[in-house]
Amino acid sequence: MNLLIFALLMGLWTGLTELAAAETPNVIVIMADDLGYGDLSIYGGRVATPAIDRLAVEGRRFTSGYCSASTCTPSRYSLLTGTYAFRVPGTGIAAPNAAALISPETVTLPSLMKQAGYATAVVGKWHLGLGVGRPDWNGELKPGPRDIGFDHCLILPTTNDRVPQVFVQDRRVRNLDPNDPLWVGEKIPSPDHPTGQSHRHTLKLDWDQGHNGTIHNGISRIGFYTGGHQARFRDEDLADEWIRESRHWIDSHRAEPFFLFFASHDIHVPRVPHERFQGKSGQGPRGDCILEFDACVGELTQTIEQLGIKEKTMIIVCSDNGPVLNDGYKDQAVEKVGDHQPAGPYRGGKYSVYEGGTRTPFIIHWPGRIAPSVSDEIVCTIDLPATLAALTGQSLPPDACRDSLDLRGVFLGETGARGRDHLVQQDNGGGNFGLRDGHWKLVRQKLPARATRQAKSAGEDLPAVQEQLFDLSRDPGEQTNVAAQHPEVLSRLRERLEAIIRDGRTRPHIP
Ligand code: NG6
Ligand code: CA
Repeated sequence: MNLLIFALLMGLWTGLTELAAAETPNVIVIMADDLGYGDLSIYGGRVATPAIDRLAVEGRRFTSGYCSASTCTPSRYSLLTGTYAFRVPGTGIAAPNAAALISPETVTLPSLMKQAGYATAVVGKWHLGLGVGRPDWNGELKPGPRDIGFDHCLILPTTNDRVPQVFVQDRRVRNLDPNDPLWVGEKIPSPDHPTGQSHRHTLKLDWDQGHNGTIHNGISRIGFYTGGHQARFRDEDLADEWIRESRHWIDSHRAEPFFLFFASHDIHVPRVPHERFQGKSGQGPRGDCILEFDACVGELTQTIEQLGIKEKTMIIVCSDNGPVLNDGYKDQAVEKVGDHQPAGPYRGGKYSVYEGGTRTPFIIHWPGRIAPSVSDEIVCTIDLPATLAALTGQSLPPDACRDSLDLRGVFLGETGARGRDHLVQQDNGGGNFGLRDGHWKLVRQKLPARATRQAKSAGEDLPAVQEQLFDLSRDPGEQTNVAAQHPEVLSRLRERLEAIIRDGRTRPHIP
């Protein structure tokens, strides 16, 4: 056969098999903020979360589901880019005026979905920066979500404990009155500008640490802003507004495959849910926000049911990092927690590289395709780009999504399919790491500067880095350091972690 014809036929055949293998469910990724492993009732939590529990019972629930970092910005960076954030300096918790962290040429989860023919949107908290240098609040906010693969967005720029309390719709602040320009800054704009310090007595929610800048809606925040009054929202209405927007967007894209990233602000501080949830959980505002988050999941589920697209829609429920009780406001989270364990049986939480920092709820619901099941396989939000690319019949460019693994089999519940054999867990970029390797866990932390100083003045020679080894099969709570008993495991994991950091990638090259 003529070589050219042969090559053409082969090309056609490969194309056809890829097409046959490709599946195009609608995908809704629902990410909670600071929701711990133990915070949902299906995972043992004390606040009832019936809507999420139902998805878990009808779908696939993971007990080793993770995000890759124990704070928001690096975790979301990894979710969207499929690359560990520790590889990219400057991906720690973004400040109010942070510039866009993901550059437009990056292959991202939404750009991959778009390439597969999906309509794409992000509704909710962003916290990955906007613009070049700093956001141009009164002009075009570019680059932003629209420049990395989302067709549409309605976002809160950073977190709601940071200024400003406005929505960014596509590339502009929504409802901004040009006669009342929005100014956002790091320093107090004028000596008479009311702040959480000067007007503490007027606050409806008092701060405990930080969070004493500009006051809006009776709550003082991190940073300062003036103007943009018409654009400002009430904290209590945040979740409802995002649900309204999501319902509308899903409805107008019901006939095509769509990808929605619903990034809830619940249960991050300031914890101010809508009035109808206030006081309803018995656990104070933190518990009330869990109720609000569950209600959001219920609303989104109901939307796809009403539109008759439940069977062909994959819903993933996850969190961006582990739990925290007091995160800077006096909201009774500590006082009212009772015997509820936000991180479940795990040690640590937000900011930590112990399991509680990143092991989080992880549920996949796709009734047309995934049978009800519980899995102990290791999966991570960083795997979404490679997994969804594979599902939709795409191969990744070699240098894209460098730590994202195709876990289709595990996601779909195929018999014998295996999850990750390892996962690196990071903190906010402070150089502390966890490495889960099978049932082993290495924790490598820098000693706090204070401890090193104290040791030095006492004449001790402390190592700058502290290593701990845990056997999660016997000690899931990481209580007993067995490094001395298993030196060979310790050195194997130490070397593996170093190689992962050094090599710049963990996704295998596929020739
Ligand atoms: C910390 C804030 C905390 C929270 C966190 C980011 C103080 C004292 N603490 O610096 O309240 O905003 O940053 O949380 O200001 S995250 O979930 O978005 O990563
Ligand atoms: Ca968070």
